[in-house]
Amino acid sequence: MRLDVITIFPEYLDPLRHALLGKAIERGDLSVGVHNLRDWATDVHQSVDDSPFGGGPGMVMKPTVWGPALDDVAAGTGKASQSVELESSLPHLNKPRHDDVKEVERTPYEKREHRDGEDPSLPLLIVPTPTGKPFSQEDAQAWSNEDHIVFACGRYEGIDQRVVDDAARRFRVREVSIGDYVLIGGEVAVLVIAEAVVRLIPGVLGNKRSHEEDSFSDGLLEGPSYTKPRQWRGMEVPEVLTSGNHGLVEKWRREQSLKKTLERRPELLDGAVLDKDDLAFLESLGWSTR
Ligand code: 6GU
Repeated sequence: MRLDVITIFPEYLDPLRHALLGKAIERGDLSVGVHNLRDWATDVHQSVDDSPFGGGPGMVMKPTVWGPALDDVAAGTGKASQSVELESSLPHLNKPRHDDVKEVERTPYEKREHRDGEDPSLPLLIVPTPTGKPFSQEDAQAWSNEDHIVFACGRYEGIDQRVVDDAARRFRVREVSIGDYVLIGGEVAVLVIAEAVVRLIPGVLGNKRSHEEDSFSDGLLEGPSYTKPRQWRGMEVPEVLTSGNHGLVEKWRREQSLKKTLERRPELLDGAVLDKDDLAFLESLGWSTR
């Protein structure tokens, strides 16, 4: 997978070189280009923003800078071919870790996002904005199959809307939000989205089966987990987990997952696939379907 990020704070994207993503870069599963938007500025001050038409506070990012930047990054031409290629921070490819998955079964998520009227061969352009559609695990799964994702980081009060409208000719454009709060710019959102997507590329973090137990993958939150020692600061690991009875362990985990979801995110239960044992358990906790 190829990621390109356009930003006025290239150093903000440095975390993409570390840990899991750095490892994906080393393995050749991922390459990341970071582009400084100011490279496409045309005036002596390299300005990228201007005051909004219609008045009001803040500044709006200029279409005359963003347009050529997106053109170049889409095509890998001009200034886009001279920008920083992230290198892994950790040369640890030759040192396998104890939790590396052997003989990884490289089964990708089948899903690939398709919208009517869109050319599926176009790269994906993700524009992080608090006014976007909420980013979800389902998006992460679909986007883990992409060949090329470009991220456009806006700052200030946003990017001139015509940039996004025009970009739809060369990209499949998605405006997304990572939650109901306001960040200064899209950079941190890009880190969030890139990490969620890249960990689902087959072979980057275990295999597809190891993701199937993630929170949200079955519409529920994951329950608690435990490791050695069996007793710690006067607290015991739940007995069922050391019983060796896999059936009972599975039942317990399912119930813990249902219980946590009911306590913290009851609205998720409406969209989850629940069998009659699940429903009986939830009802025993006082849950009622409306
Ligand atoms: Cl994706 N971008 C910005 N700038 N702020 C946000 C956001 C994204 N999601 C929530 N707040």
